[in-house]
Amino acid sequence: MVSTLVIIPTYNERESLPHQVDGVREQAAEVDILVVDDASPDGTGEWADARAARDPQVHVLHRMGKQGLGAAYRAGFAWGLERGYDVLVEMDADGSHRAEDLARVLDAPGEWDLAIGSRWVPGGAVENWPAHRRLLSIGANTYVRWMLAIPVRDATAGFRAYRASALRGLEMEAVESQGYCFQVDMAWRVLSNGGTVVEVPIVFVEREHGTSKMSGEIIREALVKVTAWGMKERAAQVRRAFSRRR
Ligand SMILES: Nc1nc2c(ncn2[C@@H]2O[C@H](COP(=O)(O)OP(=O)(O)OP(=O)(O)O)[C@@H](O)[C@H]2O)c(=O)[nH]1
Ligand SMILES: [Mg+2]
Repeated sequence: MVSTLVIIPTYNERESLPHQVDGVREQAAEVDILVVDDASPDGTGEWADARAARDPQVHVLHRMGKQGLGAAYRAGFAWGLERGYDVLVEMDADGSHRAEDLARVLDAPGEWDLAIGSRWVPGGAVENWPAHRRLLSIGANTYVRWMLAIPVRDATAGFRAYRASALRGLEMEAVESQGYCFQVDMAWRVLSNGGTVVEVPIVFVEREHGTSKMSGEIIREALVKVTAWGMKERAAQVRRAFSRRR
């Protein structure tokens, strides 16, 4: 049987995390959960420890302080790969990623290395997002698709499953990106490595509790890096075209 680890990064999610953990345990009893907490001042880590003490399928990785989403996932992936899980899932704590969609992501059709729970494929949706958030996400994804020339509709999505073999093939230490950029970076690396990415529709629900960690800095990072990667890629294409001609 395939062993699956759902990694939930947390920073001040004391209100939301219990629902998320319960939801995953109810909807997918066979999967294990790893909470990666960055020393949340609101007691999220302590709650996770107490939960882990009474549920052998829940684990906690404590980190020294807030180091960003990318760093939390890199540590979570390393933890899961060391323990031999076959599939590693990324999932937010804030209720945006519904536990009832987990099975759909894990059962994504075909042979995949990365299955993305996508808001922007037919059947996908976003609940409770104002027009400007929709526009930002659709705009960012259109830019990424065009700039990096990748066939992914929702490359910034953070609800996704990786085949362990695909993660092992990547140089995880080289991934420096944090917020949305981390998601784009990882999808691009899987594709560049010859991996297969599929998207399945999910319903994304805006958080009801706690506060968003999204910031102007996270958007700026994604914009600057995606632009730089795209330009580098184009330059390489031009060089290849010229060297073929000679
Ligand atoms: N461990 C850790 N988790 C983080 C960090 N930043 C964000 N997270 C978690 O990552 C998940 C996504 O963060 P959110 O604040 O919901 O960001 P978002 O989903 O892009 O923004 P919203 O749509 O406004 O919710 C949540 O579970 C956060 O608690 C971090 O620096 N460290
Ligand atoms: Mg969120």
